Order: sequence, then C-alpha cells, then structure tokens
Amino acid sequence: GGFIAGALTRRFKENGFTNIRAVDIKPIDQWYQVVEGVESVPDCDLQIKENCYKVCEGAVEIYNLAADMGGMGFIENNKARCMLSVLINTHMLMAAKDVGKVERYFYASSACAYNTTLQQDPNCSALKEEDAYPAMAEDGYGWEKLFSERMCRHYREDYGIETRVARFHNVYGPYGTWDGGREKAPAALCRKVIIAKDSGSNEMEIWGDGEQSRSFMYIDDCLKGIDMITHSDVLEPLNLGSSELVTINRLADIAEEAGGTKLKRDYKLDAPKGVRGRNSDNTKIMELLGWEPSIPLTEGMAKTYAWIDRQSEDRKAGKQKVSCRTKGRRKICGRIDLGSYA
Ligand code: GKE
Repeated sequence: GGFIAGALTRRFKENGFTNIRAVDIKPIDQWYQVVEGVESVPDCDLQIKENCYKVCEGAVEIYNLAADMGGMGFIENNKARCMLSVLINTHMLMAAKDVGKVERYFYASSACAYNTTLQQDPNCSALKEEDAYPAMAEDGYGWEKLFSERMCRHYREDYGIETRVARFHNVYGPYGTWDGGREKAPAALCRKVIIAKDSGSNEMEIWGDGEQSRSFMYIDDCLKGIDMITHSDVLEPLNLGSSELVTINRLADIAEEAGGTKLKRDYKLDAPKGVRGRNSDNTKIMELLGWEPSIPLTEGMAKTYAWIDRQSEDRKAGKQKVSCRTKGRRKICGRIDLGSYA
C-alpha cells in the first residue's frame, strides 16, 4: 500500500507474476496504488506478530518495505516511533522462518544507517557500504535500520533464510507522498512550487540554507535494483542510490524549471535538516551487479512534478483522497479469506 511497495507490486504483476499479496496498515482508500489481480490486504498492522504470520504463510519471496517513516520532517520528530519498526522487522523474519517457504527475503534498509559523522560536509565523499561501521547512525530511524540489517544477516546464518538488503538513498517519483508531513524533499519542493504558482505568492520555503547536499533515486531505478539485489548472491547490505550529488538549492532550481517559474526563497534555518551531505558510492553495485541507478534527476523530477500537479488539481476539484497519512490506530487484521481478496 506504500509508495515503493505499491510500485513494486505493479512491476511484478506487469512482469507476469501471480499469487502476489500486498499488505499495508492503511485502509485501502489510502493506498498509493491498488493493483488489479493482486491480493490486497489493508488495515493490517505488521507490528503485530499474528498479522505477520497470517500474511507470510506459504510465501516463496518476501519483500519487506514496511516502516513507520517519512522525510526529515517526520523522522526527526518521531524517533521512538520510527524505532518501533523493529517490531515489523522482527516479526516478519520470525514468520518467514516459521510459516514461509521463503527462497528470498528482501529488506529495505536506508542510507540513514550510515555513520553521520561522515556526512557533515556538503562536498562529502560518497558513502561506501563499510562506512556504516564504526556505527553512529541517524537517531532513531537509522539505528533501527542498522539493527534490522544485522537481524537479517543472523536469520540467514542461523536459519538459512536467504535475506538480501539494500540501503535506499532518498527515493522519489510519482505516487510518492507529497504532503501531510511524511514527504521528502523532491516531492515537497515540487508541491511548494505548485502552491506558489497557484497562489501567486511567488515565494518558496526551503528548510536549512539550501547548501546541504543529497542524491535522489527515481522509483524505476529503485525497482530494478530491488529485483537485481534480491535475486543476486550479494549477501551484505548494498547501496541502492543515485550517485548524482546535488544541493537542495539545485533541487529547488530543478523543481522551478519543471514548473516554468523562478521563486524567491525563504530559508528556514531551524527546520529539520538531517545530515549536511550524503551521496551513494556505487562502486560495489557496479562491481557485483554491473549496474547502478542512472535516471537523471531532471528527468525524474519532471515526471514527479507533473504527477503532483495533477494530484493537486484533482484535490482542488474535490477528486483527491486525503493526503496519505496513517491515522495511527493499531488493528489486528481479520482472518485472511483468500477468496475475498483474490
Ligand atoms: N522533507 C523536506 N521538505 N526536506 C526539505 C525541505 C522540505 O520542504 N526543504 C529543504 N529540505 C531539506 C531537508 O532539510 C534535508 O536537509 C534535505 O532536504 C533532505 O530531506 P529529506 O528528503 O526529507 O530527507 P533526508 O534525505 O535528509 O533523509 C531521508 O533519507 C532517506 C534515505 O536516504 C530520511 O528522511 C528517510 O526518508 C530515508 O532514510
């Protein structure tokens, strides 16, 4: 029901796979994408162990992209809540071992697992996989990701669950969260340009001084990377990110170019900023898989901007559902009646 998993579900369906089950805590009307012919299981909180056992029964491949997370605006203000995703990751591995017929188990880790002391300069050297240790991960969210990576390794060593792990670097694209507080910078800046144009305010707020740097990976590269890593023999966590480093000011330029405008910038220095500089070193994925994410940021942002612009128009016309935000109620999903979902 989320951004990346929804896109992955669609990709697998289009590739002709069957017996696909998509699971999310959100009610179905808040799913980013509902794919015809796929068993969709809404209202299913995977922090609850019984739910993991229900949805993993008989599974041959498991892709665990479930997490209570978001952009810097969310994870900086919900550190304890982000760590509770360890319940999802623990229960999903237990279920994979006890009730799955798992040949591959993919776990979505994050660049937030990297040592933050290496990310204090916008001209930072790109992060290599070994830079996660000695550990000093992003508070809350990053430490949970690092812990769950290690749990994946030990479930492979001790129980033979063939786990594979990718560290995502800021994934963006159509169908991603674009407002409501969990959005990341690419979607946020597109939205701000659209609103500035709409309202005639001619101004956009940017968190920080805009000189902080990142790389941003388009969703299609992310999907290809997940498929390749899951079906590879790469046992250790692998970077899955673009190596195109840009400042947030440059990202804002690209959002303005997509909107055909130029705005005054209002820098909010006390807003959530995360690390000063972060980029993906793709030496290892190139060496081991002969591929790296390569969709240019200008190309991905043009598609993302156009999609958010349509969503914004739909909402103004009263067509758009509420911004995708989990209401936060924890529920046990009912007995899965395959007939009713299939
Ligand atoms: N979200 C957001 N919204 N960020 C903004 C905005 C805005 O309106 N304006 C400027 N920024 C700046 C932030 O201050 C931060 O320095 C940079 O853009 C990127 O913020 P982000 O996209 O929210 O998230 P980060 O890359 O810092 O961290 C994210 O990294 C991912 C993995 O690379 C995490 O929040 C997770 O989503 C994930 O681990």
